[in-house]
Amino acid sequence: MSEADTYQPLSPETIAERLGSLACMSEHVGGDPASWSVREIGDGNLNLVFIVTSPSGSVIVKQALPYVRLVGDSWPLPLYRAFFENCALERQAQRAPDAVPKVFHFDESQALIVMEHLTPHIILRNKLIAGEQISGAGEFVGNFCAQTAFRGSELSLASADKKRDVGLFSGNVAIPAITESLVFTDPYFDAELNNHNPLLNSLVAELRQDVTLKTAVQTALMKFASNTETMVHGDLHSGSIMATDSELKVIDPEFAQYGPMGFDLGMVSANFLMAYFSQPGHRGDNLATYQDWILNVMVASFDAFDAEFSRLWHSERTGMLYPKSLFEDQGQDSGEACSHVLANIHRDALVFCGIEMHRRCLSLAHNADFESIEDPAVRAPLEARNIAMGRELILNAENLAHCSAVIDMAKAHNVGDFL
Ligand code: SR1
Ligand code: MG
Repeated sequence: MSEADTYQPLSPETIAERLGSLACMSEHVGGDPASWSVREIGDGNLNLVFIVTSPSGSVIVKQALPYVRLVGDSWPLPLYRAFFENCALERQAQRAPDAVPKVFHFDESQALIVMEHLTPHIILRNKLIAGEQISGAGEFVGNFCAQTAFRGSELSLASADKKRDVGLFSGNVAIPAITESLVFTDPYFDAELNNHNPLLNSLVAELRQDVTLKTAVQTALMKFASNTETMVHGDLHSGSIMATDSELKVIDPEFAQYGPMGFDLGMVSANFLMAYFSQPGHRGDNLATYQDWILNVMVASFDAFDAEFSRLWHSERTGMLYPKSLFEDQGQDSGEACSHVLANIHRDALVFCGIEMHRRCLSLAHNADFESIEDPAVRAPLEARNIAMGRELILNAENLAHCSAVIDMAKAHNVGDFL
């Protein structure tokens, strides 16, 4: 390996020198590299992210760090995750066209990706905290989840291709391990990296005593770790979506793995519900109107998921699962089979949703929806509603046949006192 290949983290000062000769930089940034403006804007938990700008263009440069940025170098994390992120971006671009940023360049030894700068998009979570409406948000999310779920599965892919890809992604062990512990396990015991609002102590103690709940969560973890139905984004929260007031894109698929079809829909739904429950900490005016809008986004995302999944089922079902030879070729409708698959996806999604609602209040990586409410006494009752509903979802997902039942549950919890 030459010195040029040896991994070195970038800095705003070194980007022009280190990336200035790349064709993609001339094409998409342009101008004299010495005059580029470079800002490090990474606000996530893991990576360096730079915006490189000149008067004629801009790009995003994302580089993995060899440790978890949120925690520091006491928690090493392999650089190879950038390889899987790049693989995931390629697959998502094929499976959900126009939904993800374009990749201009990938350098495996430097664990860096140069990609399209989405502008004037901002992180969806910030828009939700600010009370902004985005037209088409639910439809976009539902379509993205359905297209990636369907087209990454053996409903669509040739089995050999899909199984080869499962083999490839199974090399990405460190990243799923984060989800397996931080999302599925740590919230339910006094794990070292956990933190939560002390005003929730008795509620949290009760949750951690609930054997039925912990059993249901571990059942979901077994499914997450073992069930390779499709390539999931793996970390689809409102910080992994960027939006203008009418266009959305999904970013940051470094947690991609083959997993259950309902995982992404569940995770993103949890983030809509947390946006919903946290709203009283962010506004008084228009509170009810804005909360209703968020719930409508969630309904729209489920409806769009079902519609798009069903459309693909009838138009692109070329894989070995539910083959036409068993249904259409015998003059039979496969609609019942499609509904059955969708019902399983919904149930899984709602369980994952409840678990994500718990981990964002109880484990390591909280979200700004709640954390930006400074007063713990204002935050606690809102977090408690979220935790209580998460529990209901995990335990009762089987009985929530339609998203409207989830909406009713959210409205009931939104006026409840769980402390
Ligand atoms: C240590 S990483 C913590 C969280 O950040 C990522 O965005 C994932 O959500 C992960 O669980
Ligand atoms: Mg991320």
